[in-house]
Formats: sequence, structure tokens, C-alpha cells
Amino acid sequence: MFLLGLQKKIMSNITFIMIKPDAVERGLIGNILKDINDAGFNVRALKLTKLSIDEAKTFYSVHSERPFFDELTKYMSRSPIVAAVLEKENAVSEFRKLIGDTDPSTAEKGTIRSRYAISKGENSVHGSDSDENAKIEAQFHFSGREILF
Ligand code: IDP
Ligand code: MG
Repeated sequence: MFLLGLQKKIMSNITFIMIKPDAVERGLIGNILKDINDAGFNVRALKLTKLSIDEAKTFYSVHSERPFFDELTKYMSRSPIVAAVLEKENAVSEFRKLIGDTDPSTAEKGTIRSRYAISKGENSVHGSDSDENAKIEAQFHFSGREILF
């Protein structure tokens, strides 16, 4: 009972994030990690990695019927990304607040996407949209022993 409660608490306070190819290509890993640190997130897992086209298609499979799916999966597999698991109270919504709208032209001023993103497609960062997806996405990229509490 205690352990289940603890696990529930941890899983509702983590999010999965990526620094996407456009940002890694432009040398923005350090800037974005600093913004994440300054916003009070704790890093629980972190790595530089690269998605194959098939891995990008699997990761974004919920968008497979969208007109931008081909563009999205090519972009996400063209060069390395940084994948991370972050912890903070209400991590999913707090991180989405920090990054702003999908489209940088409508993202609130000061958000990561408003500062760094190139376009609605090449928008520099990913953040999970629910606790359930945070868990699925973290497990897609990391083994249990790579996530440290
Ligand atoms: P989100 O990343 O803000 O959650 P989603 O709607 O889940 O946005 O879309 C996933 C990703 O697909 C976006 O971050 C962006 O890279 C890409 N994307 C979304 N809409 C468009 C579009 O209209 N054109 C091109 N790419 C898009
Ligand atoms: Mg999304």
C-alpha cells in the first residue's frame, strides 16, 4: 500500500521531454537545460540519442493520420535529440507551461518555444501531454536502471 502510494506520487510528478533536432543542431542543449534547471525541475534521466525513422513513427503514432506526419517523422529522425525524464510537482503541466504553444508565433513570451523554436514543426522541444503518456514515453527511451530517484 505504502509502495503503491509512493509510486503513484512519483509517476504524477514526472514528465518525459526531448530537445529536438533543430535545437541540438543549433547548439542549444545547454541553454535549454539551464532554462529547465532554473524552472525548478530535477533531472531523473538524460541522454543524447537518435531516433530511426521507424522509431519516430512509433513514438508519434497517435499523429499517423495527420497531414504533417511525414514531415514530423523525417525531422525527428534527421539528427540527434536529447531525451530526459524530469521531476517536479505537476511536472506534465508545469513543463508545458515552460515550453508554450506548439506554434512559436503564438507561444507566450519568455517560453522556450517562443525563444528558440523555428516553426510549428521545428519547435525545439517535446513535453508529454499526460501522466500516462509520460510513463509510456519515458519507458520508450529509458530502461528502469537509467531513471534515477
Ligand atoms: P505538442 O508538441 O505541442 O504537444 P502536437 O499537436 O502533439 O504538439 O504535435 C506534435 C508535434 O508535431 C509538434 O510538436 C510539432 O513538432 C509537430 N506538428 C504539430 N502540428 C504541426 C503542423 O501543423 N505542421 C507541422 N508540424 C506540426
Ligand atoms: Mg503532443
